[in-house]
Amino acid sequence: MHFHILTLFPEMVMHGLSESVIGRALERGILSVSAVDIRDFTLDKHRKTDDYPYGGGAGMVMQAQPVYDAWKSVADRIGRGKSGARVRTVYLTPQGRLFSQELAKELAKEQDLILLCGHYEGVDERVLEEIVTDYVSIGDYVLTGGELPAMVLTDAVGRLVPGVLNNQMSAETETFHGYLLEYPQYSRPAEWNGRKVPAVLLSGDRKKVREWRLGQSVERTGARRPDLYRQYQRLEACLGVLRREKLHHTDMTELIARGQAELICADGADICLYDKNSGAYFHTAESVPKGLAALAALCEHAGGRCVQEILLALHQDFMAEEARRQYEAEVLMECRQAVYTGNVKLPVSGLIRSGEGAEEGLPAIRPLGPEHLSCVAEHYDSVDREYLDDQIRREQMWGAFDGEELLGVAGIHKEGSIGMLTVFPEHRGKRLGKALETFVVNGILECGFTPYCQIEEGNEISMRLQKSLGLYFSGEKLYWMKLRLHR
Ligand code: 6GU
Repeated sequence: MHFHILTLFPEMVMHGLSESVIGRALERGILSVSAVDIRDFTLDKHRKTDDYPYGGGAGMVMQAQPVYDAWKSVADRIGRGKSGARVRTVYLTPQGRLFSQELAKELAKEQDLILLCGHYEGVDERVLEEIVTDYVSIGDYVLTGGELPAMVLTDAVGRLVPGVLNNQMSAETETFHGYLLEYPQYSRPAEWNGRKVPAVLLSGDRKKVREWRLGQSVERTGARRPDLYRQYQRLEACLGVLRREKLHHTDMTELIARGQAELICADGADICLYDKNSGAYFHTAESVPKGLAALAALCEHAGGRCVQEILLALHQDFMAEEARRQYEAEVLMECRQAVYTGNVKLPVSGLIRSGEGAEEGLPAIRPLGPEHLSCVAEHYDSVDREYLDDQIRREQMWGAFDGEELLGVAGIHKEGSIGMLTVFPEHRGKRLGKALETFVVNGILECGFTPYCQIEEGNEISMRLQKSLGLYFSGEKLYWMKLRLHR
């Protein structure tokens, strides 16, 4: 990913980002940062970039021309207009939208990002209208310029780019539920200044350690961030309700466990969640009136996000029927959830090549790269190319290989279910599907989550595969629906 930072203080930015994790990613070529000196683009003989504000008032205003020309030099170079879309251009300003982990995740998908650092009392409004796609602030306080905010944003976005951190999972799941603060950490010595490390951490009992850490996270969040704590408690209450029908609600409980869930509404056993990752809504209903109230609430939420088409997973037949009747919603897929309820990994011997040597004929399984996109896209008609590209770049797709030849693929959908399992026609009947799913199931278990998938009604081959791997099917159906907002 490439960051282009338009600034009057290029050295400040380059120095600030050349160390530690981001510095290493720059050296390894995973990220690049170029600071573009706006002053190089002034046409003024004194290299002046600011002037007095029209209408009077204190301070100086950065002029439009040098800012625009600096921006244009970058935009032309990275080939704006090739795709027709505007290059994402962020203006760092206290008047912007508050920067968040969510926005960091969204920006991390871009190939190029232009960051404009303001100074003095502001930048001429006309150039902002011309080039800026996002106005972003890093908090409710005033700094002297946009350089520190640009560095903050570059750090937060950069660390989410695959390969920048050693362990990609830790980039996305370091806060439990997405609403709890981290637990306290200790290192050697076991006693310092008369203070001992909590005994449980020295016990070697992993389960006890996990429980203790969770307890600490909960306590700490309650004490330091009551706002987050309330959200956490509400989601915990939902988990309690959803677990009464565990298999049927695994999609929803996993959204919460993986920290992707935003609670839209909860009223007894009627719960609606929004998945911050996929943008889809998940709803389980107790009765028609409550269910309809939840549908209205989610439509309002979607309206606020300015989307016209809503993707929705409904968990009851009667709600699928109501959504069809009252909202003209269309059923995309009728399926059943299959869940791996154990916590021991599936055996891989005889299925997957694990090292060198004596495993003749077994596939090696590894993450797909951008070079596989075209080949993979050819084999799907139900998933679009952009989605596949996204999932490959997030390292959520794997391939079974014989040397360099790709034989089949599997992945994890944005909301968390295992899917997109395909073995290419000429390689079927060699247990590659089983090998691929086994690999993905084990990877999800390693992250401490529950593997599950959604099998379309009538797909007997997949049903048999799930049963042979030991997954359990929910007795009730789930309906993926598309609903259009036109009010
Ligand atoms: Cl983005 N810029 C400035 N100048 N001050 C800020 C800020 C940005 N975010 C918080 N304070």
